[in-house]
Amino acid sequence: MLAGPGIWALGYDGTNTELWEALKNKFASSPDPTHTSLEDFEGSVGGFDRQPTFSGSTVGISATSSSDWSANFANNGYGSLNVSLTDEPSSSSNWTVRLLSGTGVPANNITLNSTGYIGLWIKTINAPTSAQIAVTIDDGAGGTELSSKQNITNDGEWHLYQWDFSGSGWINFSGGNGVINGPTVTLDAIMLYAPNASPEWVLYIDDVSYDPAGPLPVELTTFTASVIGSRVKLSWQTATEINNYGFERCCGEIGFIG
Ligand SMILES: [Ca+2]
Ligand SMILES: [Ca+2]
Ligand SMILES: [Ca+2]
Repeated sequence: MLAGPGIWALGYDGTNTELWEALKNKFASSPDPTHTSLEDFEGSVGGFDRQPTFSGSTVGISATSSSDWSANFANNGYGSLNVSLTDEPSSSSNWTVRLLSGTGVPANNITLNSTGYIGLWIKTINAPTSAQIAVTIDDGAGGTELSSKQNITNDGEWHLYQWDFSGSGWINFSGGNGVINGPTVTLDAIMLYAPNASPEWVLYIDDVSYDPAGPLPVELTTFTASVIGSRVKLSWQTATEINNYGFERCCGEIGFIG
């Protein structure tokens, strides 16, 4: 039920974007029109154009750590952000990685209401023990607020991590008051945490999103390709959680000459 090998099993390499867009529009239309995509990593890193060591708040990782666009995996579409973190041997600090959005400048980022949910999807298979994620929000009322930290699920599937602007657990990061009190706010950064001397951590980030109306939809998707003679069959299935009442399922199939 969770993400399958996807169209990338066909060796999709970021070319033929018209074909891909047509397929995506047909098979992966959003079930939630109120949801705003902040970054979908379709073809570029978008606003996440700084390396993980760029921020002065980043500690514990080596300069060889990297953050680059990747077509290897995607929660949606064909691209994601590939982050690779390695320990800095000369530092005994636990890892705190501030992956800046818009270079950390509020005006570079999409303006959001101060209520709603912000979230993102992560896929990883080698998260260090105790690895965690949070976000920082530039508050229009002044200062930057840090969300609660969530533990990383380390099973190689895509998982949604999201935070309620009105929820508990926000604390002051810099000059803030521990409350998202607006009137409008912007995403400052994705924060990643791991213990000192952790082994290399490779993760993929996709669909950084905001929804003013409530929790982001949890979509379980498969999109698989199989070769039958000279034809390629694409099969898909989604299950979208609807307000905790259950899942709405749908599916489809298309075949064409390979
Ligand atoms: Ca994507
Ligand atoms: Ca170290
Ligand atoms: Ca505040």
